[in-house]
Amino acid sequence: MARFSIPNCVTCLRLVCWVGLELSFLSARGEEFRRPNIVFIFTDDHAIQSIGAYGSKINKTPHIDRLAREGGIFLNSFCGNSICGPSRASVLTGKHSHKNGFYTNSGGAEFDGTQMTFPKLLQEAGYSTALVGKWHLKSNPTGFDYWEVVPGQGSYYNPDFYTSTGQDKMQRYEGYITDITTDLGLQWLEGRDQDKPFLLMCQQKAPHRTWAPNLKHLYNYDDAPVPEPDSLFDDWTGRSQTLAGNAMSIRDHLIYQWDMKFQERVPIANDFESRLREPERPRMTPKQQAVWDAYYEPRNAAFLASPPAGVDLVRWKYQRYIKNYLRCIDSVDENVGRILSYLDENGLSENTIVIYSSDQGFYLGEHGWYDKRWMYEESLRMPFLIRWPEKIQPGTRFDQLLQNIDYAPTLLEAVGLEVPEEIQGASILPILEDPDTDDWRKYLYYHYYEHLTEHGVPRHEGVRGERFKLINFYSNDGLELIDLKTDPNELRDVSGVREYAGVLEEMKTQLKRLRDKYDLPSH
Ligand code: SGN
Ligand code: CA
Repeated sequence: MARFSIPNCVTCLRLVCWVGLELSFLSARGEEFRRPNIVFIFTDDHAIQSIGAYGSKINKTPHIDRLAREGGIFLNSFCGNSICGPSRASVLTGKHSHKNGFYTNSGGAEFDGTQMTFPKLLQEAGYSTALVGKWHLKSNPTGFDYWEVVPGQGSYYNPDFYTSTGQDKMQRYEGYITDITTDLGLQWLEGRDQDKPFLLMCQQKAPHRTWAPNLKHLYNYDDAPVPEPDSLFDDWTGRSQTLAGNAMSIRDHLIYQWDMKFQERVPIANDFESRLREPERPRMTPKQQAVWDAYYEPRNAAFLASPPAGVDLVRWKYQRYIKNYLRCIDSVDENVGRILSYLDENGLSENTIVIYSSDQGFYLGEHGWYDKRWMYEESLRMPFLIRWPEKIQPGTRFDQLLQNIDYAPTLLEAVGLEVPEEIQGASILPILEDPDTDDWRKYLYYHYYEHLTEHGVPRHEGVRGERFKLINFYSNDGLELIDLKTDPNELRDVSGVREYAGVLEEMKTQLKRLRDKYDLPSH
């Protein structure tokens, strides 16, 4: 397969010369450039601690790992705002929240679908484009020939989907969401216009809260406890006082009749929990309910017969949480396998870029938490695995600091399109050409805008370098400096330690530089 250089590619786009059904065209140098297809697999809240290729100690993901084996893995990949809608808006536009206008999940704002997005530019350039699964940007998707998405967070069981005909004309599909989303994507691929290259965005709800597994995976991980993270019993001292105000602790904020699959009020539950009902079971068919109950009910009865207390109760809750979360990932992984098999069986693997990523990371018990939002590593990181046989040597490991604003420029450049000026991210094509290159950003900018909403996290911004991280809790109590080398679990703020005075100044300078570079308004 001929390689292409970007300037030539841009030229060649202007001299489009269709050659048969292959959609090949000739560059100025006379080389053939076959525009690659793109399959973008995007999950919701999938933390890298639960991906084999990132060194998971708690589960296996053989199909996702295949992408790292046959392509590349970015070991340092991050979001710019660790919450669903905003991360998705940055992926689509290549811009931070303050430039694409989608700052928070909470509040009524809709994503402005009239603005530039990479799917739109691909569609205009002759790509067939499709989006299935979770969207969560409130306004209807734009830039897709076909889209079929779930309302809001969607449901795991017998989910409803809608299209441009609107949410009052929803289609309910019987089955499990991860399978159904994949089915819709594969059906579209099967019936697509074979004369065009394609972009398929397959966006899974899983493994989002309330972590309801597929029935066939209910018994996975049942034999032994899942290892606990080092900081499961973090007491949040030695850092910003705002940490203690969190509402995402496994100890206090997992809900028996919601997250933990109890049908009746548990005597030791908080009062407010009595108003809630587990959301998935009522959607199930009687047959599905029977399988569900056969798993959970005896285990719930054993818990109620002698409920553990203190640290043992935290440990019990962690096991219930993490096992359900991992079971959801088992289904994700299986469905990644289905997509990869489809590409193999249809001769598409060679000329298709396959990406696996997730809208942000997640706490799998680290700091005693579930959920995301904070600028600490587990929720700041996004998985990013990419297979592209033409450009990436199998098994390549990339160390550079990648961010979700880089996805759009990368994919535009990959198909030979010019990257619009307004895009703030950078294409990773130079890194793919030279994986050891040092010519790349050394610091990245982060900004979370929700303030003390559902999980009690204050708004904050910060900068992350290769070793140090500075967090600015600007509406509360100021700066926090973390030394990731000596303190990888992020348990200690060293901003007041004399030896770090120089580092603190440098990080403040970097924060200011990035605020200027990205044109941030003042707080
Ligand atoms: C829901 C969840 C929260 C979660 C947000 C945002 N509650 O509100 O736990 O933080 O979504 O998630 S739930 O009990 O209704 O599941 S995000 O992935 O969309 O950003
Ligand atoms: Ca999410």
